[in-house]
Amino acid sequence: MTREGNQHDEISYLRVQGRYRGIFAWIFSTDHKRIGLLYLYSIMTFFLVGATLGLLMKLELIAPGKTVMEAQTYNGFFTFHGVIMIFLIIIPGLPATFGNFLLPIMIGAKDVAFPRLNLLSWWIYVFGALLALSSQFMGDGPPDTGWTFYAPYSFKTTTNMLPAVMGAFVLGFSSILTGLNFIVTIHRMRAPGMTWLKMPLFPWTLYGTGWIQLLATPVVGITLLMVAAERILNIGFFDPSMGGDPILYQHLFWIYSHPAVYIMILPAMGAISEIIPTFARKSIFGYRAIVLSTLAIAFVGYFVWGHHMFTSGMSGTALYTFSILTFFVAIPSAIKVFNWVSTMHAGSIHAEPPFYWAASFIFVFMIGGLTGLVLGSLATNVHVHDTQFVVAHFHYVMFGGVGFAFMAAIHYWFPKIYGRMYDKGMAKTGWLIFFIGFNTLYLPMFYLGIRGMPRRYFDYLEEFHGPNIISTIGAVVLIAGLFMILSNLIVSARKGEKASGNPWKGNTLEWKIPSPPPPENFEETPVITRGPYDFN
Ligand code: HEM
Ligand SMILES: [Cu+2]
Repeated sequence: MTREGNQHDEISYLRVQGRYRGIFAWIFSTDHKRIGLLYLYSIMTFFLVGATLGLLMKLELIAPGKTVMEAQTYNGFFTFHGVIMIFLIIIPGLPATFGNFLLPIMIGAKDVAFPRLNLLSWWIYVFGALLALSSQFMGDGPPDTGWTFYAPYSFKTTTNMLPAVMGAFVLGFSSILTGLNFIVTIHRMRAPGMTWLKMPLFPWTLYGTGWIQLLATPVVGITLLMVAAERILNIGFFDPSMGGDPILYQHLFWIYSHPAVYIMILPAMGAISEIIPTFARKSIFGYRAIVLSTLAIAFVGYFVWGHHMFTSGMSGTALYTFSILTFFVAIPSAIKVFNWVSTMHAGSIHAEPPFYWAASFIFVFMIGGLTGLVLGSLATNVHVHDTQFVVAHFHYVMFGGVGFAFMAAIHYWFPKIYGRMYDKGMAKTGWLIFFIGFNTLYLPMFYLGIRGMPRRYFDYLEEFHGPNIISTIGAVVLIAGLFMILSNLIVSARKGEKASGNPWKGNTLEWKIPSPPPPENFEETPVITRGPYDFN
């Protein structure tokens, strides 16, 4: 039994030095479970801001011409929507929330390797977020470059770029520290007997992600600093009239931002690999193949960034090379999809809310992945680049892929985190409304892109009117579903029915301890003798 006795209510989370109370017992806590929840609540708050901007943009696009906002406002909205969703939501995403809460428990440890550094990573996150947020309220108006901050416009525009660029720069450090912490934790703190090939798949994806956070993030860091230097000192890195090259900016930006999509999707895939065996009551199909696919995605993902620049005037050799490599990186992703489907095959499926999200993840991720191949093919890319087709594609992979996996994860680990269960009927209805809204919102955007509707314009030709009305209705339905899902979870966190330690009959270590987990996670360090998904 732990020193603090066995009371498992809210207070038992506090592995505080007994000198903090209230909010301070949170923001000064070095407990990995608390830090995971600090990230969860911060990310959900910023997500609501980002989603509101998304909905307002769709309301503007319900009809050609000015509807609810001016063109410059729309430019500011898509820029900040993208900055929030990428740097504040989806990059920290699953690693900072569920990774922090569950990684130590899933490998049989008391905490991450560097608990104070972990807390510092959240503080840096908050500081970076406030810096980015301040760009909306100072100087000559919100940044209007898009989240990609492309040169030369990013150092020519008079809008308030510097706090946004520096905010993204600072946030990079929070990501690097999280990756570093997880890599050392996995190398040094696995329980006795947990060899690498007995480690669950979610920690494996955090491991692959950690190396991308560590190696790729510094590249975007220096690139953002160069934009800031361009604005302040006018050095000419990206200015052709001063011997610079704006295409160099695109290469540097995407050398990070494409591997960054694997910081987003790998942990999502890890959560899905945890959930499907539990609800199919069957060992995961091809555990080793999934581990190898994770590492292959993390590695090959470094060499495909040029597929964002097929229309930038690069050489034929570069075009073919990046196109072929893009097809390569699709293979390990496909292997994972095959293995998830094979795990479900002949399983005894328990259709609980986490499984609904996991199964629909496969559906929307497939659409996102396959349209990624359309973008990876040179001929079709030239036609749909910078159109609504691209916007639909990345919403399917990022919002569909990572977003659905996030929902699957929160519905799966909610009873473990709070020791309470949510209303399952309401959860399923919320999922259905969200699922219908999501596809009604983004499917028409593929058609609009193929028909030539560009991205990042608040106006459009009359011929695009019909599909835009359908898409905007979808956005409203999606948001309604979102509120149903969130209100169910928020109310249940305090008032939900008490949950047992293992309501889903899961097999990994987090389901072997009480809910919520006690401060030290384990009374004694567990000794591992079998693989993580041995249901047989
Ligand atoms: C909540 C529902 C959401 C709605 C209604 C929505 C809608 C939109 C719209 C209308 C645009 C601008 C299209 C244009 O180019 O004119 C956009 C851009 C974008 N969205 Fe979303 N979105 C949502 C959620 C998300 C999520 C969850 C993510 C990622 C995690 C995301 C990432 C982005 C990015 C990166 C851009 C590009 C911004 C730019 O052009 O710089 N969105 N979204
Ligand atoms: Cu890419």
